[in-house]
This record gives sequence, structure tokens and C-alpha cells, in this order.
Amino acid sequence: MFDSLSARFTSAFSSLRSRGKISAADLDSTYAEIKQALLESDVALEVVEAFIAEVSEKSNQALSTIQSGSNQANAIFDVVNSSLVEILGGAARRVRFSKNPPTVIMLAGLQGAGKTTLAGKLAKFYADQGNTPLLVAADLQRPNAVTQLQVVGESINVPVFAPEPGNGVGDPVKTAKAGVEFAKSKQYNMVIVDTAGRLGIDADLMKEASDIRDAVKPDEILFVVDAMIGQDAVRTSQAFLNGVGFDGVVLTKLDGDARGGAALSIASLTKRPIMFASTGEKLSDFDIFYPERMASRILGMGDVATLAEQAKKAFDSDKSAKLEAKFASGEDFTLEDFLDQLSAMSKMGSMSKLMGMLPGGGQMKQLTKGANFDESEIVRTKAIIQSMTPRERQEPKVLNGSRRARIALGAGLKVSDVNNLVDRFSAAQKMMRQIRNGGVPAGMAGMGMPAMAPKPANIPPKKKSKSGNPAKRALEESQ
Ligand SMILES: Nc1nc2c(ncn2[C@@H]2O[C@H](COP(=O)(O)OP(=O)(O)OP(=O)(O)O)[C@@H](O)[C@H]2O)c(=O)[nH]1
Ligand SMILES: [Mg+2]
Repeated sequence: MFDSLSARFTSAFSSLRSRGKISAADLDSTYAEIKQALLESDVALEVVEAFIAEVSEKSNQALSTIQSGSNQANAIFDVVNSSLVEILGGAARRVRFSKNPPTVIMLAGLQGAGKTTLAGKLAKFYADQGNTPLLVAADLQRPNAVTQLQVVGESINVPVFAPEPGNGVGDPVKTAKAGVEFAKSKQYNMVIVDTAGRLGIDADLMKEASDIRDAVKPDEILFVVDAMIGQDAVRTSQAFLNGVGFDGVVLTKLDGDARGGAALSIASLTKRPIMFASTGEKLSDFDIFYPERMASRILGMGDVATLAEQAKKAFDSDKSAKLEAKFASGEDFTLEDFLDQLSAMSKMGSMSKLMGMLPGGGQMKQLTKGANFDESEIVRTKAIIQSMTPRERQEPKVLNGSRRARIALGAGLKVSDVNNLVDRFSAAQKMMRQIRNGGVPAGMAGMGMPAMAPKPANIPPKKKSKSGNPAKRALEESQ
């Protein structure tokens, strides 16, 4: 998302920063470049024009008091940044909880936009904060829509209210109303109503959605929209705004290759804030939408705030503190610690997702397009460590030939893969000892990242098992 837009902004500003004093012609060419970049990202023309007009007016004001070229470029950058934040909806708004629970959230949007997935994500997000959500299946259009929501609900332990045979089957309005009544009687504090999607702007389905709205009087109607929608964003969001009305927008599939124009157009045209962002198929691929963070990403400054939050979530703080204490006390970093770190890293997401959050990451991603960040190397490394006994993880030196053969078999890999890992791990461990002892490690060998560490030649295990007795050996290896 936004990679090419971000690369264009970065290049426009780096050429502006390289000028001495900024002339009117420099400004014009910068605006032209920004305009072109936004249009190519599918931002609606009227939004682009309003944006450029605002930026040029504010820049002129800012420049009237600044003399030096680099300060001028920075002032324009600040103006563009704040205008981007503004068209993305300004300060993020949160769901308004009703004074009389349950708080009712209704989802509306085109077919396949991601409503049912979002229903699960919202339920999980709010349940994790101590709320008691109930999911209501008011999509009775597709035969398996109810089952889909039930599967989602089960996976997060959130109950789903669905019509029972003979009880208002086929009537989504009655189902939605009964669902809210049920939530009231059972004291759920939140109801999330999933509705049927529509292929295009379908009058019947639009009426169904507005009937559901009138029946359940939602506190929030969220318009769920696929970020890939491109230029159709304007027409579709206007149709939903007129047909059903909505209080906030949820952008889905932000993990895809969409050019991102929808994000910039919708909030600006409908004057409704983007409240949440959906970034993958997993129920945890979801976050509050922060306009400042998105603007920062578009401008090539990355999203370090989200990265830090994800790291905090992924790395168990107790474990991290223990590891730090262990390191300080002179104890060795073990394969068990390494496994913890690898698991936390995989929880943070794919390398390309993480790179997109680093300053300049968008550009890096463009430059390294197609480069193979070997995510499967992490999976293989985890499989090897997981096939080890606790003792082997603590004391890799016990790893003789037969243990290595057993581990390779358990992980479904070759003995040379196990050898490789153990060798690289030993190199990393040695380097950490050198750092701790104030020495300068020889090179950065074995940074702990198996995919990045240089591979030493495969050394076959030298020693045979200590014990020739198979029973004794099995006992030895079970430790
Ligand atoms: N990559 C990605 N896929 C998503 C995201 N959200 C939903 N999907 C996928 O998009 C497809 C459609 O999602 P649904 O949640 O069923 O969409 P819906 O709006 O309920 O569709 P209808 O019920 O047919 O109107 C599914 O395959 C989801 O897994 C997202 O943020 N990223
Ligand atoms: Mg659905």
C-alpha cells in the first residue's frame, strides 16, 4: 500500500531540498509532481485539486516568512503532511459507546468488502478490552453467510445470534432486531450486526440495510470498503451515504498492492472518519486507523509508532526483561531464548510488512522488489529447535551425531540443516560473549537472524554418540 506514492513524495521532496532558495517555478513543479502522483494512485480528481489548492495557499503563507532554502523545503513538507492528515480525517475518532448498553454497531458495504471478517476482528478487539460483544448474522442472502460468521465467532469465543429454523428465517430485519433484544436481555454490552453485501449499488439490498438500520437504531454504522476499490470509491461511498448513511469508514485489504487512492478520497468526500484498518485475513490483522501514521507512511517517513506497538505486543515483556537480566549476569543466550525471539518475530508479521513501516521503507521495498526475504528460513529454524529436547536447547554442545540425525528427522529436514543452525548459533553466542566482555566482535557474523548470517561450511558432526548402548543413548537423548 502506498509504496509508489510514498516513493514519489520522497523523490519530490529530495529534489526540492537540494535547491538553494525555492523559486515559484520549483514550487509549481513540486505541486505538479504531487498532483500526478496522487492521480496515479487513484485519488479522485476533485480531492487532488482541493488538496493542491490548500497546500499551495498554506505554503505561500509559510514561505513569506522563511528565507533559507532547506527551511523552506521543510516548511512545505510540514504543510503537505498536515494537509494529508486532514484529508485522512484529522484526529482519529473512536467508537461512541452508548449510555444504555448494548452499543450497536452495524456493518454495511459491497460484496466481498470484508464485513464478516471485520465483524470478527471488531468482536475480538473489543472482547480483548473486556467488553462482551454479540455477533448478529443479519446476512441471510447467501446460504453460507451465517455459517461463515459462526466459524468466525467460534474461533474467538464470541457467541453468534442467528435465526433458528422457523424463527424469522429469511428475514434479516427481524433477525437483527431479535439479536439486539437478545443482547439486552443477556446483558451483552456490544452488538455487531453483519449485513448482506451487494454487487453494485443495488436498490433492494440498500433498502434492506436501511430497514435494518431503522429496526436496530445503531450507535455506529460503519461503511466497510476494500482499499482496492480505486476510482469507484467516490460513487460507491456516495451511494451508501445516501442510501444507508454511515458514521465511519473501515478500510480493508490495506495489506494488498492497492495504490491507496480510496483512503484519501473517501474520508475527504464523505466527511466521515476512517476509524479502523484491516490489514490481512487473520483476525489479529486489524488496528485503529491513525491518520497521522498513514500520512507519515505516505510521505516516506514510515510508521515507527505502529512498529513499536507491534514489537511490544509480540515480545513478552517478562521474557524480554528476563533475557536482559540473563545477558547482564553473564549467562549464555540459549537456543530456547532464540526460539522465543524467532516466535516473537514471526508474530510481528512478514518482512515486507515490517519494512513498509520503516522510514524510507516504501522506497526500499520498491528497490528490492522481488528480492527474496526468506520467511521460510524462520519456519525451518523454528522446526529444528522445536525438535530438540529442553536440555539440547540449553546446552547445544551435547548435540552429537545421533541427536542431530533425530532432530533432522523430527523437523523433516537434512542433518546438514541442523549442523548449519548449530554452527551459526554458536557463532552468534560467541559474538554476544565478546560484546558483553567489551570486545569488538569480528564482523557481524551470526546476528541471530539465520537468514542473514553467513553460512560456514557444513561441518559433519565429529563425535559419535558417547554411548554405544542404544537404550542408554535414548535415555541420554531424552534429557
Ligand atoms: N488480504 C486481506 N483479505 C481480507 C481482508 N479482509 C477480508 N479479507 C478476505 O476477503 C474475502 C471477503 O471477506 P468477507 O469478510 O467474507 O466479505 P463480506 O463483506 O462479508 O462479503 P459478503 O458477505 O459477500 O458481502 C475473504 O476471503 C476474506 O478472508 C483484509 O484486510 N486483507
Ligand atoms: Mg459477509
